[in-house]
Amino acid sequence: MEVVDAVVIGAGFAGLRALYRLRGMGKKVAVLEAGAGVGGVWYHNGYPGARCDVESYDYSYSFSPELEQEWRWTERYATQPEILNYINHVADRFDLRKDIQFNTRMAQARYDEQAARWTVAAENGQTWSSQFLVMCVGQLSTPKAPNFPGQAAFQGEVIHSGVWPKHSVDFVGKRVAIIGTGSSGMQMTPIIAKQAKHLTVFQRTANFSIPASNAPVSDEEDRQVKASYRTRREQAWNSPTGLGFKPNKQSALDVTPEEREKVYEAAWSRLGYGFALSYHDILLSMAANDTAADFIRRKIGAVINDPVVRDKLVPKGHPFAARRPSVDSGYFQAFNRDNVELADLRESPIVSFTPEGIRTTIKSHSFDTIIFATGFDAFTGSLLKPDIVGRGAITLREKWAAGPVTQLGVGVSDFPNMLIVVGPGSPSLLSNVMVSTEEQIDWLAELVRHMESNKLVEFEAEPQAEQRWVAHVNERAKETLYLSADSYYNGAEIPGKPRVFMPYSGGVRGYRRILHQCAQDGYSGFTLRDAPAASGGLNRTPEVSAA
Ligand code: N01
Repeated sequence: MEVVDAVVIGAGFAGLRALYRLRGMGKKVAVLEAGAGVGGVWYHNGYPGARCDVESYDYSYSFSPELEQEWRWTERYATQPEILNYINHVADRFDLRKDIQFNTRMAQARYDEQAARWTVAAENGQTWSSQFLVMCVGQLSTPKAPNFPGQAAFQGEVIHSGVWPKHSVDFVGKRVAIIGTGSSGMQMTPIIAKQAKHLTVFQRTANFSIPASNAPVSDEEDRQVKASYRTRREQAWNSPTGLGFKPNKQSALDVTPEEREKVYEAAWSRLGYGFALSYHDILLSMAANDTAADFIRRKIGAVINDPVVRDKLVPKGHPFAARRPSVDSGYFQAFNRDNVELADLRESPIVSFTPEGIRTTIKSHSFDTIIFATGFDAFTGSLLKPDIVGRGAITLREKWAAGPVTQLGVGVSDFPNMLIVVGPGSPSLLSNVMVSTEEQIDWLAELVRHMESNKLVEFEAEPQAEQRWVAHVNERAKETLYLSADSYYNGAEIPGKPRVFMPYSGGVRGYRRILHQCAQDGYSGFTLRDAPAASGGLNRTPEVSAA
């Protein structure tokens, strides 16, 4: 068994950042990564058209000014291969690979209450003893496996967008199906449409989307960003979403329709995902939201030629941005092509898969390739996959049977010395996740430093604090329109999953203040101990103040 200070699970953006930070503090770290390379979701989601919907310069690490200056992004929204190149560059530049064990999937972690240490076991039988367990497993990393009748009978190729094959997939001359019209389905549609002989997109819910307005980054733009990178970072850290710009303080309802139209028009052609910040109340008031949703419906409708297809593709039935909207590059226009067909699953659901393809209530389709762009078991999927066994042999699955419960999104009572990065209870997917990731890792590193300086061996979330935080997360969500739509924010993506709202909607800046206040108050809501609680000594020291 290898003895380390921290086992980090996952070598995506969060895992690498945790490794870099903890190693810099002199800690011995082992990173376990199930994939064969670094990158996490960016390693696995290699489907055509995969691209970030946060601007490249903002979707990058802020911890190294040298790294910021030397890396040259080529497009406003980076493609998956470029992001993968970036994270590989980071791994090499900071010599991170030597502490990462690839092709190693965590199977179990068991907390030893007497020793205040985790024993972590991989599927290959290897084990580690570690003081800290840092879960950097991502929120959208367990692909949702669809289960249609007769699925196994299909004789063509089946691919999931979230585990895209590493070999090149050729669609030329093929009959292709895409099931799912979230960001993944919407991004791949226009690209595959240009290659395939015929493409059928199976849509259950029409999704809102804003044009990416992607463009190459000129040398002058690159120079300007690099000359003012600190200011740009400060703006991101202090903005509600981590995207760097503040919402318009006006209400969408306090301006004339003409003024609103101008603001929406400008946002449409430039802001991408940030369109939702055009007015401060778009996600707070249904009437305000309706103005944005109506504008977007008109815009989408205007680029679709066929009135029947248009009616099906224009989103309705949920407020704009209450489910995650997409940022697309020609998705709706793809349906004007002769080789692209829309199959509306609300009107005619899938009856079964067949050896040749898919049979709906109105038609039998034949395909060479079927792509599941059906999403993920969000937020909790990858946290609940391994056996994580805490105090008194309770498992995380049991603890979260009614939905995830955390103190500030980072700690869980009965699971001492376990830290979760950008998981449920934190802004995670409601923010520029890069900003949230770095914020949380810096915070947890300071907690580790504080424990070391004060000779503390165990920290643990307090159950009452956890209950208060969950109540607060719910209160903040109730102020918004998020609860008025079925989405992966609230567990609707998996039948039978607890229906609780998981991310923290109080904003990046608000959350940052809460984390800092917690540390300043001696890690309020956490119990810090200088001997394991179970060792008989108790030695609880909640009053210890932060160093
Ligand atoms: O997954 P999704 P995704 N039968 O869950 C449909 C991030 N991301 O992979 O809406 C038929 O959004 C489902 O239908 P419905 C981003 O945060 C970012 O596209 O449940 N259809 C939906 O249309 C994004 O939000 C980028 O009715 C079924 C789709 O499949 C998140 O990842 C790029 C079905 C799933 O959509 C997930 O995106 C890509 C069934 N049984 C992804 N089950 C960036 O740009 C599901 N669907 C950074």
